[in-house]
Amino acid sequence: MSVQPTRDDKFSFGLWTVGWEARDPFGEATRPALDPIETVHKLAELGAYGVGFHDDDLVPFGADAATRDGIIARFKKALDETGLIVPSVTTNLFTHPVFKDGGFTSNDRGVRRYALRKVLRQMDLGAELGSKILVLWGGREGSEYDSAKDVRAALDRYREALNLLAQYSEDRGYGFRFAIEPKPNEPRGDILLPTAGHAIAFTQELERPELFGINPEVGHEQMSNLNFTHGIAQALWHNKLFHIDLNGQHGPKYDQDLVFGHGDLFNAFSTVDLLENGLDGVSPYDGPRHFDYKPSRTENVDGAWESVKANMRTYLLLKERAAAFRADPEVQEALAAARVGDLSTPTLKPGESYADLLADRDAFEDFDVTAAGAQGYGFIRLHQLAVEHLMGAR
Ligand code: GLO
Ligand code: NI
Ligand code: NI
Ligand code: NI
Repeated sequence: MSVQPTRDDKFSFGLWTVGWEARDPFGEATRPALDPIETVHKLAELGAYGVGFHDDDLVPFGADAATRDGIIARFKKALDETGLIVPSVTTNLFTHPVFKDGGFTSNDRGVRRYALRKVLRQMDLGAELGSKILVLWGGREGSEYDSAKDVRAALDRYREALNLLAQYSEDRGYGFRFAIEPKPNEPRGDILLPTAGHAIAFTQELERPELFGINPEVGHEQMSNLNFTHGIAQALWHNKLFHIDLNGQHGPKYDQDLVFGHGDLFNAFSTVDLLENGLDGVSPYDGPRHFDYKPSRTENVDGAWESVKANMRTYLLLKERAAAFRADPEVQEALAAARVGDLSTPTLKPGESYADLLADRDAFEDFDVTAAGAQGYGFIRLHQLAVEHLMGAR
């Protein structure tokens, strides 16, 4: 297996990732801004197939119409020249002070209306560029003070906004699918729809739930001390994994946005194994493998480009390791011994009712709980094989 990225790997990057100037709450930028046009060329050269962007990543906030048109024309030309696509777009509803109390859920109605217009405009551009996924990260939708936000009203306004976006997309024939990106906190003290589970539940309350899924991010779930692989597995189970933000994080602390695999490497291994192999050798996800990370502030521009390569290379190495793991006869034997596959067998026998279950003495009266309680499941042996594959020891 090659660890040289190709278009078929479906790797995409946000302009805001490699292009991050590394300003943080305590310090100035440590790198210059990158020209989006050059970024497109460089990403294509390195083997990515896609690029995503917030409206303001491409066209500076407040630019006049002529400037905007000029930038978009240059950007399109770069896409044409390189063949890079724009699988997803998103809207910045968090940088400008106008959004300090949120966009769709600001207590100020004028701000909410402005936020809607900003997203509709980005949808027009996304549609023009062939994008079919709109990512919605509500970074400022939240609060620091419980007394200051009526959460139920905020969810009403969130729903109102998302229903309108879907209506617009359908009326215009854009065919967008919407991916809500959960995050527990940062920049707000508490953000609405904080985890994958909250966001999936919310999609069920929308007028067109089938158009709404989620864009879970590795680090965001791990900031909540949750298992990312479990989160995306549940999203897949609900048919809600519309997009993914891959990066690295070391547990509950500030949002680190490390390179994919540079945080919890074991969880990155199981994430790639799930995305590429499922449990049955069939990939359950065909969307972009999108990296949303930040090249650390310590890196210069060369280092930032190294980090782009590192994300893709780590992903492909994990894919290779996961394939080797699955192909290893000893792993197959350990999986069988651990009865991992047996969980796919329905608990009731075909056609069995609860009356039949009640009548089945083997299920209860004669069930040997002592023997069942004494058995070993062999999970440690199985996981050790995973560790050894991950370490390249097998
Ligand atoms: C911040 C988010 C952010 C979003 C982006 C796309 O923590 O991860 O980068 O992914 O705004 O909507
Ligand atoms: Ni993030
Ligand atoms: Ni993050
Ligand atoms: Ni993200």
